Amino acid sequence: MTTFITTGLSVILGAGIAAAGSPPIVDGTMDAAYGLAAAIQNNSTGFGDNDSDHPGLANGSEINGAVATVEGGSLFIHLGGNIQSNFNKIEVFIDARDGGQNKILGINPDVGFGALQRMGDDGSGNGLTFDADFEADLYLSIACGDNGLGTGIVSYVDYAELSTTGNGFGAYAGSGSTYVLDGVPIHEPSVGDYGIGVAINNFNGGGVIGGDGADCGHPDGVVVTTGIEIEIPLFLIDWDFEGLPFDNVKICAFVNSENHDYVSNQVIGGLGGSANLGDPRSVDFNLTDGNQYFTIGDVADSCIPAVIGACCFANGECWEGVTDEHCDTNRGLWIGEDLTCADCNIGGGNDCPTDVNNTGTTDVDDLLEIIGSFGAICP
Ligand SMILES: [Ca+2]
Ligand SMILES: [Ca+2]
Ligand SMILES: [Ca+2]
Ligand SMILES: [Ca+2]
Repeated sequence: MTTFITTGLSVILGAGIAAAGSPPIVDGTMDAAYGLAAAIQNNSTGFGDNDSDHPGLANGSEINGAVATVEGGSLFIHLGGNIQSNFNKIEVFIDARDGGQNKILGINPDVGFGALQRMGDDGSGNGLTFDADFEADLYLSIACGDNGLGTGIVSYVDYAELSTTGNGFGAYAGSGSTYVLDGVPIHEPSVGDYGIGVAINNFNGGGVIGGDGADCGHPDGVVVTTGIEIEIPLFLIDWDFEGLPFDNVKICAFVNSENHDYVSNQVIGGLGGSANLGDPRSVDFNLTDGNQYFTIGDVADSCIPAVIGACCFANGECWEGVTDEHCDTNRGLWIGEDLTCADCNIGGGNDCPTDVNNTGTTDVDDLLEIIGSFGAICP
């Protein structure tokens, strides 16, 4: 699969970068016109860590960062990362005008096979709820799957207005493709009736790793410049042609399952160390610290990497790259920063099983640890 590395980089360095001052080119690669990242991921992915370097076919999903700009009558959004080519969804919500839906209502247009019905209020008062100062006005859903030709993917886009009282307009908004032709990756943006363009570059194999802990991406501090790029004509949001200023545009994006019924832990802004969120009707971003959205013009704070090390279990199992807290929650013994499973010295294969706290000697602290946990049921 290394065939595509050189060609992938040529896209990053060449055609993908428009000169500063000109609108972004919708090809999946971040352009200079966006400026600095407005949000960066701080959570590992529970929807698979992509290890394919194909520009279209991907076996995992993550959103490593996000940035957006308004240029020449369109809103452009770049989401760094990748979306699995199994029709899992990138859900994008935009708050760019007064009013809208802080909680997704039960009376919205049926797009993407019941997307908003599955996420919205089912009549019991539930429904996906954004942070308090976010009232979504427009919804976009993006998915891709194998094109059946062995060369890449085909993508599908749906959109809907989220007017304050529901029952806005919504429709299928077109299809695009990403494939390899004669060894060269081609990223064709979607074409449809409403002028929305979405291009996907699934090349990324870096960014966050798999899991449900805090994670700043690997290598640390490297912005993922390939991913999902979106152009939305402003008139689709300014649906009464009022000449809205678009001077306060907020965007929430996350990865959801194929049927819009299981929200991942890939939300931007991040969740800071969380498992997948599950049923979208029960998701409430007010319950998570920080903003689960970003605003155009934001410059993201640096992600502070979590201190990770090896987590050893009495039964001989071991996990690497986890935090002390995550290890403790799972009843393991966290043995220190940057240590590996080779440093575990408890449980199966242990040459000193009575040294339960792994200090190298059996002493009263081992006894106290056992007494303190007496009666606890082990996993
Ligand atoms: Ca671009
Ligand atoms: Ca709004
Ligand atoms: Ca990754
Ligand atoms: Ca929040």
